[in-house]
Amino acid sequence: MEEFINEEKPEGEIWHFVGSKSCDLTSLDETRRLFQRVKPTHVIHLAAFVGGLFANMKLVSCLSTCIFPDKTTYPIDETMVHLGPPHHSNEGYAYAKRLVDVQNRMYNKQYGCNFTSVIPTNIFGKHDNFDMATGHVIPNLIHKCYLAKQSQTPFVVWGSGSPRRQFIYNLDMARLIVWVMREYKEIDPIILSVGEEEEVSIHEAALAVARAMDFKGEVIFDKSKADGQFKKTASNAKLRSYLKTFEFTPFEEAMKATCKWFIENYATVRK
Ligand code: GFB
Repeated sequence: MEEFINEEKPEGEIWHFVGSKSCDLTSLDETRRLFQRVKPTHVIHLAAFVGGLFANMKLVSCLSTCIFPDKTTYPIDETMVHLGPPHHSNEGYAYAKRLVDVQNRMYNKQYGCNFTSVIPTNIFGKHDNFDMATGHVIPNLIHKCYLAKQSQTPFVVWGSGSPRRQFIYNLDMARLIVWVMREYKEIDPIILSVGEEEEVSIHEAALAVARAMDFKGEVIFDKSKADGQFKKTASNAKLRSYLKTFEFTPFEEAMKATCKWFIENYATVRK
């Protein structure tokens, strides 16, 4: 390192090297103190949690179907994670999650770690985040429909309603993740999704919400709001090759259970 500094460092620059012994970068306080002391103008961030031999430890990480290439063929499968740039709306999220897959393989190669990842499609269900600003489409629609019914105003769905999604009930997702933890031995990811034929448009999902909420008013589509990715139809063939008979909760039934739970717990739900 000294050799590198002597030969390469231009005059007038001060370089600071930080190791885990001089600062624990996972501690916000320590990191702040370091930055106050050094006052860096530039930072090269090479910190990482490396090492350790967790050969018998199983780690299951969660990716997402929105990390796949934007320009792709359908259905999407597990072999396509890295085959092209993701949709611009979630570039950072997608690359960060793609690297979890790379990390799993590298940790397996170098340390024999038993790390893997699951790729869920759009999840919904009880205990979701129903906050309008940060929630996903189903909990948002449930919350909006609830308020529209109370105030007897139209139920406003964002976007054109034409994008398509495969929705999975969170209880089914939980069951499948536990199965992965126990039975799935591959390092490569596995898509956890209902079948391609179960994909619905946002329009259809909104009508299912209206039915489950017993909303009889007008449903409006606000086309000034973004549609996001048109679709990300995923194949669950790999999952089916392992679990031929797993029965997903029917969409309408899961929707009814979620709406019922939302209404009963309105005072305390995340919103
Ligand atoms: O669940 P969502 O927000 O995310 O769904 P993605 C967005 C779609 O629902 C767009 C429409 O077509 C929106 O125009 N939409 C209609 C609404 N009304 C609403 C509403 O009130 N709220 C919201 N949020 N959308 C997700 C990622 O992308 O994909 C997740 O953000 C996860 O983190 C998942 O990775 C797989 O489906 O576009």
